[in-house]
Amino acid sequence: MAAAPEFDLPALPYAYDALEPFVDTATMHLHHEKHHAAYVAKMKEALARDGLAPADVVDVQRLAGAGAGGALLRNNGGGHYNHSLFWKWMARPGSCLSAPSGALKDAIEARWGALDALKDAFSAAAVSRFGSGWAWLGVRPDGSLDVSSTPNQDNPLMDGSMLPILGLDVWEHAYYLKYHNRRPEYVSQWWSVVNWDAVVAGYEQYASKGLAVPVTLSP
Ligand code: MN3
Repeated sequence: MAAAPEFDLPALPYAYDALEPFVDTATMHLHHEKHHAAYVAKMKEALARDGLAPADVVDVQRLAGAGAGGALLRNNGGGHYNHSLFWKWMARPGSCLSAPSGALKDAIEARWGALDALKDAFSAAAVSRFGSGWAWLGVRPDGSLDVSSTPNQDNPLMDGSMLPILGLDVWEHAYYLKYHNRRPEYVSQWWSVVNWDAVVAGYEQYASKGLAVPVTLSP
């Protein structure tokens, strides 16, 4: 491994207060500087401990999905991948598309009828995830869109079920300072900071290419 920058903690693509009032500044500091940084450190610990040399962070997910590195790699390699994308999937309100466009818009309407119906399905997955985990919008191997959720720091790359193009962290550390136990309110407010430019770019990278397409951390 692992001189590649993507194995390190990435800088946020915006200021810590950019997502106010929907995601608060104190949460962003703790989430990025403490939680994400810890996933990075422990991922590296797992790779070194077991002599693993993944080509990239996506390869880490494949290794973890196959059981390599045990729980230490699954939890922390997953945590690093998930958060690296999570920061990119959000943006300062008003700085990007406020709704999907182009081929993604068409695909959402073909699958769910309307954007609001997708939001309802995704939000239901986020709210009903028991304990800690993530909700996902992704591209299935056959090119179709779907919504799912995973526990802990798992993600849909680990079992090859989907290429994620949008994910929401529903761990309490992502919302408890501001929203306390009101996860549904956090999920509802979070739609205001979704970076649809990034989601569209991810879809256009993956659509109709299935899991054979090389997956990178960008866009
Ligand atoms: Mn988190």
